[in-house]
Amino acid sequence: SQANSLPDVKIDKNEFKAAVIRHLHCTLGTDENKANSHAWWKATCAAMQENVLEGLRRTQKTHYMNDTRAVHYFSAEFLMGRLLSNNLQNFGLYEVAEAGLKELGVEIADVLEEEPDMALGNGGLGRLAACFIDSLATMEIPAIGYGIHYEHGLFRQEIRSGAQIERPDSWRDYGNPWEICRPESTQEVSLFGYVETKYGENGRIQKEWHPGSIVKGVPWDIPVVGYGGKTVNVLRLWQSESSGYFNWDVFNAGGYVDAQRENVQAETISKVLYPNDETEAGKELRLIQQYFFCSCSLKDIIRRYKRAHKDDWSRFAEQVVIQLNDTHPAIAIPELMRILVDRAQLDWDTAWGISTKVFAYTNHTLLPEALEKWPARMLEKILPRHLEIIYEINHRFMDEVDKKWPGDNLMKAKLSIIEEGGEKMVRMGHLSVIGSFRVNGVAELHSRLVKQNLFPEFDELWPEKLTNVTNGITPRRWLKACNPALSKLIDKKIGEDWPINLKKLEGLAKHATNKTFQKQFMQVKQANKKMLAEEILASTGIEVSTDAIFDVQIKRLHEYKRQHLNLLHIMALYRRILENPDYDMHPRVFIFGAKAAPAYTLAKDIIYAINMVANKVNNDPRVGDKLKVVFLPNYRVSLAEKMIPASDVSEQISTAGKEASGTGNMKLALNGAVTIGTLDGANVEIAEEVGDDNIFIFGLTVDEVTETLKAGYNPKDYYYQDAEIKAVLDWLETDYFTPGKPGALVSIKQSLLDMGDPYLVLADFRAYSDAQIEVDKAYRDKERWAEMVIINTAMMGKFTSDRSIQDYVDRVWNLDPCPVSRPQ
Ligand code: DL6
Repeated sequence: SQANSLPDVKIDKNEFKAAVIRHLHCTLGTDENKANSHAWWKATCAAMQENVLEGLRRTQKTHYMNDTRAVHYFSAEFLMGRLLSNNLQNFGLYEVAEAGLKELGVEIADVLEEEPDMALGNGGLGRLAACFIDSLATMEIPAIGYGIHYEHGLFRQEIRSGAQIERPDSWRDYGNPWEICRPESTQEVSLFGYVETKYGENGRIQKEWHPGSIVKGVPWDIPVVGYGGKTVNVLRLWQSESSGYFNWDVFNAGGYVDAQRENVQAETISKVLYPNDETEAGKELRLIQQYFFCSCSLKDIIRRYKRAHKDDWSRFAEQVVIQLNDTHPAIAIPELMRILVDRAQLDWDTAWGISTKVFAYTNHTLLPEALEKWPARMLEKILPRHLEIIYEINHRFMDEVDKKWPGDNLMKAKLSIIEEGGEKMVRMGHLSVIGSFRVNGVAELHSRLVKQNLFPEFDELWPEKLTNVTNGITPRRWLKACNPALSKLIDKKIGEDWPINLKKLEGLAKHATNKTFQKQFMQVKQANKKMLAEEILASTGIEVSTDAIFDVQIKRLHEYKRQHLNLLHIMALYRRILENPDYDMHPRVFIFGAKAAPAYTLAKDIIYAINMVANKVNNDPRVGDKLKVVFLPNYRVSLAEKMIPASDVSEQISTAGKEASGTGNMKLALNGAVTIGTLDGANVEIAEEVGDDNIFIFGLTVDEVTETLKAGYNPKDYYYQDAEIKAVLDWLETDYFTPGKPGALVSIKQSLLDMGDPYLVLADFRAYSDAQIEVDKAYRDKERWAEMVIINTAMMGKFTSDRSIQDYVDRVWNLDPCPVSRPQ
């Protein structure tokens, strides 16, 4: 299935230069003497887009001619980052562009910096979707990504006096050169209104939904270039627009104001990405967003299917598979049922037979607050017909439960899509499991916990349904493009096809103890650290030494990810240095990147605390270079691309059982950072790959976490028994870090002592601190460290997203690649 070969360049430098100049003149109306970096960026993108669109046209034609089965990846988030460098790399034109631009007097690095990140996602889940569509195109698999064309992606983070401030992201303010609007494929989406029950000629009950408003969904296509530039798939993002529809039924029923209000709101549907990671807001607009993009996407799929198959639904499930990226698109299940039953007039069983062969669902979290539930009342108001369909699905499912567990009402209550008790809620996870033919978790451990703890009864009912697909990352972006120096070194050592066959990296392992190779590898790391040090200085004014260990924690800010465990340890180190100026440690720079959800107060408090501690430590002459703390603002894909190649230590310290997989852990290890981590998510599999000697595992295991909590965990025991923990927590209450503002950091202490420390920070503190001492020791032994670093890079082959996609193909999608030939 690794159908692609290495890029074979068909455009030479002069042609590329000519294309850039042509676009500078004819697309942008400027010339090379006047053009600023932004204009050069746009002209370079436009030159590239010529190749991209030619590839897209050929791919679409090939897929159409072959009438291929395709996967449709439904995701509310696609965290794409920048595209120019990626597209150049995937077409094998990066060097051509670099040389061509240089001859025009322009540095490619400056041009690339002009591109705003396409940040249409919060974190891991959205970035995973972006890696997956890269792999799908690379592996020449017919695929479409479907999502929302948010006008504003994830907020831009500024740090003011240590605190996070959110600013709107405007990724397409000056136009986005990659997207193509396709008004000819506009869809209409109904909302609100009521359902009329009718009797058809054959006496069959028929339902007619009279919507209260209709909005338009206008598609914008972003071409997705596979490595080698052969297959160019599409990411289709829907933008909402008013249809100008006015509902006289609602008007006559006295709903004039409501009808108008909904019309006005049409454009707000795709305005902004909800900035919550791992929590559900329960907001009406979010449900409308979800339905909006699912409905548009399904209609788009059906339109395409009907071109070849007219009204013959019998082959629909052969042609179409839809992957639900978490439950955000789960409303697509009743929407397809509505289309099949109400519109296509299929009987329920036939429709359900089709629908349940089409959908597959990926679970990305076990955190209860992230498991989506919608009030039935809200669904009834926005999607009255869908609620009826959900009730019908549930009713039939309850019969199945009764067959398996006769008369067991508790079981019924537990498995029902409808949660009763308080306000009636619709459980989207249950709907997704019941309506899908396959359900997967995202790492071995996570999938085991999905089976054992989240959906054990579903697993008993349908033993084949639950499976695992461990996440992956695209090595094209996360090594080849972001770490060119290391990539070249690897090319020289093992050849150039590792980006599409990442297991080849294992060939580096036998050189891990070779002094010359170690030296070359560590020189690259050092050079990358130098570049990051410059970035740190430019964006924070903090000077760091590249001789120090660069210890990096980059991810969304969440208590379960335990940035505060890292912070408490930093404070402990600081205290040790103050108490003993000769405290023996290798200099270390702790570097953070993290956004907090705007309404997540404690997460914002932790960011504030990191910055206030940083301020104190970095300016304390007693500390010198030994300890530095850096919080890099506005963590995003393009910043990750600079931080990851420069990292020595990767912090993956979530409470065991809480991080479903993690993907930053894979990116860092691939670039030769050594992990300090818990046995959580994909860390477990990383440890298996690199071996115990090449990773620092610490802390409670999942089973120990469970036992600790069961035994009645009391964080105060740790507070009173460990003098360092006590001193550090008490320190937070003083105004030492926040002069004149005592108590400004107290919420962290309170969460750990008074709120019960739900993520067991104190229980893991000592083990973490001990593991950090081991890291320090290992780093000081230069040869041992270099060996560990090389082994980490060498053993990351498993974590290419190409392997994840192959697993989906084998375990879930059952489809074939469709090679697109290149013109000679
Ligand atoms: O599967 C991608 C990513 C995992 O790597 C992270 O461990 C997990 O936390 C994240 N989950 C979410 C859940 N969001 N919702 N709902 O973002 O998924």
